Amino acid sequence: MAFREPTAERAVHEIRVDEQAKLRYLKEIERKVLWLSSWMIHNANHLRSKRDGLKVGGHQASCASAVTLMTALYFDNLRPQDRVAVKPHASPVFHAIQYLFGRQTRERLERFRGFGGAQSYPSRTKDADDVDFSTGSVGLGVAMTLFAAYVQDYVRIKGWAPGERATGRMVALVGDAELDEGNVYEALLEGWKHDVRNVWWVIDYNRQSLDSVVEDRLLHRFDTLFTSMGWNVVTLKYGKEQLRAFQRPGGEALRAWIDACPNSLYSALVYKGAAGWREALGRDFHRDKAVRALIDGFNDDELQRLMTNLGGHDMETILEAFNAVEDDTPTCFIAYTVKGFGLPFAGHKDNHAGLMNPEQMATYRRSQKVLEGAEWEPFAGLDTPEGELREFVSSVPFAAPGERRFTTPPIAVPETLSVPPAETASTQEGFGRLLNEIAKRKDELADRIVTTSPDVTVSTNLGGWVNRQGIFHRQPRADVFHEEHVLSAQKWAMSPEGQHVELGIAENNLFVLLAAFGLSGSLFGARVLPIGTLYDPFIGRGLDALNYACYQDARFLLVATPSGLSLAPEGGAHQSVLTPLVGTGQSGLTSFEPAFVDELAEIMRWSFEHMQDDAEGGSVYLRLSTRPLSQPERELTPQLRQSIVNGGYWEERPSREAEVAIVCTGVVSPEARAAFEQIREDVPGAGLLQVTSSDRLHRGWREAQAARGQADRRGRAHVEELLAALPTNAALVTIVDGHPAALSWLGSVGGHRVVSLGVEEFGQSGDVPDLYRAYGIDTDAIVDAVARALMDEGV
Ligand SMILES: Cc1ncc(C[n+]2csc(CCOP(=O)(O)OP(=O)(O)O)c2C)c(N)n1
Ligand SMILES: [Mg+2]
Repeated sequence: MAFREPTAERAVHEIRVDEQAKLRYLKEIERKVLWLSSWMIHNANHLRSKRDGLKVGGHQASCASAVTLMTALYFDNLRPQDRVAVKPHASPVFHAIQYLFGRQTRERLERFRGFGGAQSYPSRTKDADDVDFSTGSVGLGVAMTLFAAYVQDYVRIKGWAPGERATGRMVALVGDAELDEGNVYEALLEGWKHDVRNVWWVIDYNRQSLDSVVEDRLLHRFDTLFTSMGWNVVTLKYGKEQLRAFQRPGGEALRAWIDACPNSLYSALVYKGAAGWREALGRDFHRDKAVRALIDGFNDDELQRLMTNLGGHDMETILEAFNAVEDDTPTCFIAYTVKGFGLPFAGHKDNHAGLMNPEQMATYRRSQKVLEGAEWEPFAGLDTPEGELREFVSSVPFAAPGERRFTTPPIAVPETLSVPPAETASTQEGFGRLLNEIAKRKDELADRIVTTSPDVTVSTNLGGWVNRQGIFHRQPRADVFHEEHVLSAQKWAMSPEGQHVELGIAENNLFVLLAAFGLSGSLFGARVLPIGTLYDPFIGRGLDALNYACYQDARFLLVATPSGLSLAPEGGAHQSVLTPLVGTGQSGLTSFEPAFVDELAEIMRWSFEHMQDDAEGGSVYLRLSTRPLSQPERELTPQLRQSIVNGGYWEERPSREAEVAIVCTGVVSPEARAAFEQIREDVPGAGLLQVTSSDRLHRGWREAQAARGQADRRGRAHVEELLAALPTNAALVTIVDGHPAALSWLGSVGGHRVVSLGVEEFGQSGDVPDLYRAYGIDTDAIVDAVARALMDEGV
């Protein structure tokens, strides 16, 4: 089944279904979505052949609690321009819904959690049925909707969004335990500061997490929290049946009992069913005839239905709540639900990963009037004729034809970028100056760059850019210091024209915002080129969010500075050791660590192209430094430019008889150069290799190896070409201000033995000479390493 082609007939076809009929259809669809999601998981676990002894898994209970809410969203409330982050464990619900819309194939559902099948957690890149936002790491999808709403505003205010497209609503279907993740509150605060609109968080308040039942009193905290951040809070606690029962004699007492019932007891009673309710209510109301009469008036099924008729499972209640929203104020719906609603393990605290066994599934199948063999039939066993349901499904707003993912033309990148040469400069300074040069161009590239930083704008050298381009805010705000004539190098006025987004100190927010900006072309039809700056060590703080951004194939430039021991006096807490390995290991991210500004210029130019290469490109991470280095006087030849972006070049080419080469990356280049000068007399013909990107060298090497295994038997990687200049018995001495493993792999390329220098421990305060000496990356250490390498010859 492919995506449905838009037809003129469908475009004009808009049946007005009266409310009662709509409710009936929605309840039927709800039933079917629950069935399909349960069956999908059952099929994957019980009916597919297994080869590896691993359980397949899937979350029938998590799905069940979200089914009513998601049915209401997709089959009534959502419009094509809206975007949704579905809580990770409701992935089967999402796929079942898309299947009913004809946007998902049966084959992929049959292969749920299998290779090439529907993904275990909704994936924007791996799923074929139009996932808006990936989810998986709880909390991040929630924040993503908020930042996506912000980006939508940004491009609309700039006038870049395609004209005919209405403003969308960014909706998260949130598991209640996701609200334990701190990043949710970091986002909430930032959203308040930036006056974010058009976000809905629909909380599937089943009061269960993975391990157990959650704290009762949390609800009031949530309510207060959201309200204080300017959100509307709508609590959907009781369903209509409960409300009707509350009207009857004894009803108010029953309501009070429900309100007072601890979450864990309520869950346990849901699991026990009618007998459990009767026992508990009988105990608590043995003197209250009215309540007893009320309860006794329900048979067992009715009683269980009544007690589980919570707001989040009552279609009418949900539709009313959703459709009552008329403005764009961020809104949080706290929808009471039952984990496992409608299934045998409903309410059990251990049901998170619980699966129905084959007998339970068979009973459930019969209750749904689904015949054996018809399990995948989209409308089997329902009471409404299939044609009527199909017509309804194709008439709902979300089914309207039209593009949901945009392609946008690339923004032109100049052939070269450069800044006037300086005698000494740090790469961080170079970055600031290069951005200024771009700003001066006043072209599309300058317009479409948006910078952002978590409270380290000035200290990461974005100051010049911000002075020129201004800070973005939907409402103009004056720079008070400027107005009061207090001298400051930094202009801090805000306006809709601004091109910098100032964030509070929260690296998670930086990465989720970069994820949203980096998908702006595809989500909102307006390409932007986001650049985020932060201190290199704090990549670790937001690493999961960075991974999240890359997983969705968002495109951005990450500029991390200062890095390594070289930020010297700042001390060990701020010195990054691990990040060169992150740069190599993180999928979707290409990392560079240049030493000189001219290298950086070429790398940035390449980065703007790479970020826009929709098929092959990705995001880029620049590991920069504040240490000033004297700059080479040179014109970059086209060949050298190419080598710089390919990952490295010989600063001093070795001779055919060379015994050793010094290999350095980034900021330790002067030490490598000084060591090279010291050894060149005793070790004639030695080489000096400048690595601009260990990541690019490594990737090129792996690709060439793979290609040789296939067609291109003679293709050689850039790193192979470089190292072919050395005889095999020569040694490499590698040096990096970071973990030595970042470069030590180079020995495997041509079989050269390696002595690798780098930092493996936490640093401390000091100046560069002291620190480089203490951690063994100064000139003497390199010279010693060369001596060791030469002595080891033949070992
Ligand atoms: C960052 C992260 N930590 C842990 C997990 C493992 N995990 C998956 S779901 C879950 C709790 C789910 O509870 P809730 O959000 O309430 O969802 P529901 O009850 O609807 O299943 C946990 C801890 C995860 N997916 N992501
Ligand atoms: Mg939960």
